[in-house]
Amino acid sequence: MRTLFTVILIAALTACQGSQPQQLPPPTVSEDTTLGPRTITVTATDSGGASSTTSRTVNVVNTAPTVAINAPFGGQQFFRGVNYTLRGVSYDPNEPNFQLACGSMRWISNVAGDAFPKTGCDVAASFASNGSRTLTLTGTDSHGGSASATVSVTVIDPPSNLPPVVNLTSPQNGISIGPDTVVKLNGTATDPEGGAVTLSWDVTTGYNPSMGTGFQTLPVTPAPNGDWKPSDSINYTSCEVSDTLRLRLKARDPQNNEGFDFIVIKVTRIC
Ligand SMILES: [Ca+2]
Ligand SMILES: [Ca+2]
Repeated sequence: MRTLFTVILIAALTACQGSQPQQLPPPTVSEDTTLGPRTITVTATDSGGASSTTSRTVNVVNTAPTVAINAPFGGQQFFRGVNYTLRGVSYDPNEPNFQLACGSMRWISNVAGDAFPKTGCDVAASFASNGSRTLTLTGTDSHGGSASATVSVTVIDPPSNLPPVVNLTSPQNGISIGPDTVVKLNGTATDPEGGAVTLSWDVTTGYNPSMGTGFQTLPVTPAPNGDWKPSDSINYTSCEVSDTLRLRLKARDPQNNEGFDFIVIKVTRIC
């Protein structure tokens, strides 16, 4: 909104200058976060005391946020009693960093016995009863505008020997990077039966977060210090790139039961 006011004031000042342009100091604009109409008036006074005034009326409106669920994907199966991470993202042009505060992201379940609501961009959740349920993420901006996204998941009986519980901790879900941007891959995995875990990573291109499907799944081999960049795994043949990736950390226990956690990131390059 600061940008909006600045543009309008400069336009008004320009209009006042008439046929004899003069250098005016930039207007002092204080940030006003309230909504609604207001009239902005600029008055120019010359050295002889003659003055001229012009006004514009503007209406400051709020843009509603958008929210999306990056994990789980639609139809994902959860084992009863096991911890999983739900991950949401938002976009709002009026908010700092163009996103909602994670404290304004609220998750609920349509199953009354589930341990909800939960607040956060990434939240841990486990489910105590079998069956399908719809999870809803609602994000609310600082003016009360809101948006929701939903995903349906199914909770099933856990196997007698559980897969490792995986927690991908870096990079942050939802980030936007270039194909050659180096990020740190990090995460943990613990087998509930105490077995040794074997970790591996992969990346899926053209990923659709609501379907859980993508174009191609490729191996990821981070450097010993965890460094990795998308172009290490993906051969982008054109200069322009606009891709959505699922980056997944998998862990196998000694019985070959596999658990996983994943994030979704955007890869963009404008040429
Ligand atoms: Ca907004
Ligand atoms: Ca196990």
